[in-house]
Amino acid sequence: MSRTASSAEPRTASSAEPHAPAGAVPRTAPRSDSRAPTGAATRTALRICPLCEATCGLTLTLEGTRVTRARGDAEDVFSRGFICPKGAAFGELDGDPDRLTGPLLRTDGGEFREASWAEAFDVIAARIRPVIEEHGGDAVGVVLGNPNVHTMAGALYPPLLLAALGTRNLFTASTVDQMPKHVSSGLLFGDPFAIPVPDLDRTDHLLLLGANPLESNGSLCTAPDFPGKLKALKARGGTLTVVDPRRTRTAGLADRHVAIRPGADAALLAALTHVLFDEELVALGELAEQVEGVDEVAEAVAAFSPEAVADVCDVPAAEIRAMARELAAAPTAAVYGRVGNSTVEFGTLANWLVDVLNVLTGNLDRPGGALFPLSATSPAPRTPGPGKGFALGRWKSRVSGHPEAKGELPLAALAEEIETPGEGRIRVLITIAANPVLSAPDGNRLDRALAAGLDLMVSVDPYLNETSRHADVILPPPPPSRSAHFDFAFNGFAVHDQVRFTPAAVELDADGMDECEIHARLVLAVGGMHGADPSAVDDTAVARLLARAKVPDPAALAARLTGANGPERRLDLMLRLGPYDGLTLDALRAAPHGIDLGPLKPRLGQVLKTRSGRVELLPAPIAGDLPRLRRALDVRRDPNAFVLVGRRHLRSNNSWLHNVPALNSGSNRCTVQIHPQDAERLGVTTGAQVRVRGAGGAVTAPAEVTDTLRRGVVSLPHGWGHDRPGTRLSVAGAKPGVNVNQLLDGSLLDPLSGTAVLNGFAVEVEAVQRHGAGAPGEAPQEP
Ligand SMILES: Nc1nc2c(c(=O)[nH]1)N[C@H]1C(S)=C(S)[C@@H](COP(=O)(O)OP(=O)(O)OC[C@H]3O[C@@H](n4cnc5c(=O)[nH]c(N)nc54)[C@H](O)[C@@H]3O)O[C@H]1N2
Ligand SMILES: Nc1nc2c(c(=O)[nH]1)N[C@H]1C(S)=C(S)[C@@H](COP(=O)(O)OP(=O)(O)OC[C@H]3O[C@@H](n4cnc5c(=O)[nH]c(N)nc54)[C@H](O)[C@@H]3O)O[C@H]1N2
Ligand code: SF4
Ligand SMILES: [Mo]
Repeated sequence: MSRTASSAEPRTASSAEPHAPAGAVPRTAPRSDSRAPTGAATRTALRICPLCEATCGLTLTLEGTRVTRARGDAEDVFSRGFICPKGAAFGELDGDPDRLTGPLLRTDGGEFREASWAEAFDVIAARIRPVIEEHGGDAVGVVLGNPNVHTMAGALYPPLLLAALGTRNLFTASTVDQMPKHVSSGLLFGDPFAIPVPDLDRTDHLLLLGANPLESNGSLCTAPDFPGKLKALKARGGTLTVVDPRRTRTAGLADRHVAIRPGADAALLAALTHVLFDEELVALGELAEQVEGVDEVAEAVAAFSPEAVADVCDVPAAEIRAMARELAAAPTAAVYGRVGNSTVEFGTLANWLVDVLNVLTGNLDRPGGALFPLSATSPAPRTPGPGKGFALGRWKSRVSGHPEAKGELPLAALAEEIETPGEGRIRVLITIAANPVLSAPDGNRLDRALAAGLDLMVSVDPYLNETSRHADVILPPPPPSRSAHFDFAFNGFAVHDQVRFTPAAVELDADGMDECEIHARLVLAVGGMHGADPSAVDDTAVARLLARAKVPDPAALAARLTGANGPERRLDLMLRLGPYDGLTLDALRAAPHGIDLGPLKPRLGQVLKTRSGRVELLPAPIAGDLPRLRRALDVRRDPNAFVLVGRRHLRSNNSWLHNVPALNSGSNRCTVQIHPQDAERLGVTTGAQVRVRGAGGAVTAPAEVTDTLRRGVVSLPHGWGHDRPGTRLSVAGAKPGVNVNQLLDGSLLDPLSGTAVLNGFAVEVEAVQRHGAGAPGEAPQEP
């Protein structure tokens, strides 16, 4: 569907009807302000793209309040004009007629009706306070989804919400994503947010595992035009090794592609470490003084010779040795792993080994290696010395006893915390920018728990989707053109220090509420201050920050803060207290394309917060988990067995961009990729239906035969399965796909981080007889 057509016409009833909750939700007519031709003058505005971690600067063209075009901002100090198809579809996403424009309230009859903001917050305050007073804060669970790292509200308010609730029942997308990295960084460096980033612009050799930046545009490595940076690496004579069971587009750029057996990265990385010691290639250089535990690591990886792991990795020992030698010989090098290295059985071990290799080759904290960015809003750097260290498992989940990590419990354990009776049960759930029914294991179970197990559910979400359809109150944030933007999170993972702020491109609609205000009012409502001025929440945050920073004259500084509202004043304060002299919000406003703060610089001493004040290379929890990896080397495999891995597509973003026609056009992308020889053995061809079965259930989807996969591996993307009733997703609902996470039962976790194993788990695959009906309970098939 072309953009013009979709923005000019309301979507057809035929595609909307089956997914609209039988008359429950008043359908929004195309909004006159944003959809109809206004005849208003055309203007442009800048907006940092919130759709992935690359944070490209966009130039929006606006007609009245409608975004009619998005281009890359050529003058952006960081992205310099780069844009991808998602950024280009900003206008269509922004003006999606399925977006909710005001709060929805569930009636006694179980249906939704539109409500005023005041009514919505009245209901929340009235229903949540008695639960907290009777059962305590832990009776309220909070789920924070991925877009929280892409909004100012998501950065500024959730800590205040959690404090107001006093709950330990926090679940986020991190435990289906990068928690292993936080845990390994916490253990190695004493700070779970101290994540070294590959110096893409200067490195001579990149060893990339389980990441596909040509589709994802990068993660925990904020780099607009990641593809261009990889090409530049090669153009300057550098080399790229990609470890991935699939021959991805990223692997297509590589000098060496290692098609590892899924789940085996930790063993491979342990063997690379082994070779560094074995062949005397360890060279810490200037790091030597700052690292302890090197000899202990040598001993810990002694059993992981290339020969010992070759079978489990399905990588020849000679190739492993060659990889280690290349890594050691490169003038500078960086090892970098992402989702395929993280959401796996040995995720924390693999993430730990990534940085062990960076340390042992002397590449941690040096230009061209892996460095720690210094963001403009990070606290002023501390004086080097011992810190408090990092503790894991300070408390455990109630039902299964999962240890907390970074204050969070595994998202995979949310359903059981709602379902299982007893004191401490989650009775109220607040989801903010999260769609765990599709993003977490066993969505059907969670779906049932949300439907039947809660006294109250509140969702802050622009869509009525698979998760928010269970809410009693939905609080929709405005479209992104109506919000100011600042990357609190991603500046801390950027490959070049820089800072940018974009004010709202379009004024808030009369019936809209800024997401910061939504969050602030939620904090007040749960904290017994319902009805107070939301700026009170920001004032409290400012006062706390000033107290912590121990500034000589806090009142004077508070009075100097500029900003249109509370959140902007908080940003201004963080900039003023931050590590760069002279940075204020006014300075950012005066530099609309951003301020370049220079290439990454060595700063390990400022970063370390371990008790020893050094890098602790073999932390006890890691040593305790290594025998599990050692045992995995002896597991025998059935040559005909299948494991499943995921994949991402350039035009998608987890579960929530499938409703944008420009991003969900063309052929069905939710296919089961399978190797030609496996396909032949099963008697399937491209387009034939195959059934994939795992511990949590089965799904049926069309096969896509491709030799880009290893044999024995099938691949299905996540974020699909938009066929549940009662949503308002007319485009996604018409092309639902199937939910890959239904194959999981939620029991398979990386033990140290509580992260779900989403890659490299066992499945059964079979051809579906043409006229055979699917088994009951299966996801419906594609039309
Ligand atoms: N099998 C498998 N599963 C996976 C993954 C995988 O690779 N394989 N990847 C995992 C990863 S890395 C992640 S991060 C998670 C993501 O998991 P989630 O965060 O649960 O899922 P998303 O699909 O990102 O859902 C985001 C929600 O935020 C809403 N939203 C969008 N913009 C805004 C906004 O501005 N404000 C608010 N309040 N809401 C907004 C959307 O409507 C949607 O409901 O999924 C994980 N699940
Ligand atoms: N277009 C698009 N961009 C996105 C997103 C999206 O959904 N779509 N999501 C965003 C989010 S939330 C995140 S976290 C990032 C993720 O960013 P990436 O981590 O770069 O994304 P993936 O494409 O999931 O890459 C994971 C790769 O790991 C491979 N893999 C699977 N199992 C293994 C294994 O055992 N070992 C190894 N070595 N590789 C394995 C997969 O084949 C896949 O190619 O992307 C972000 N950007
Ligand atoms: S690469 Fe990411 S940040 Fe850049 S335009 Fe695309 S979605 Fe937006
Ligand atoms: Mo993610």
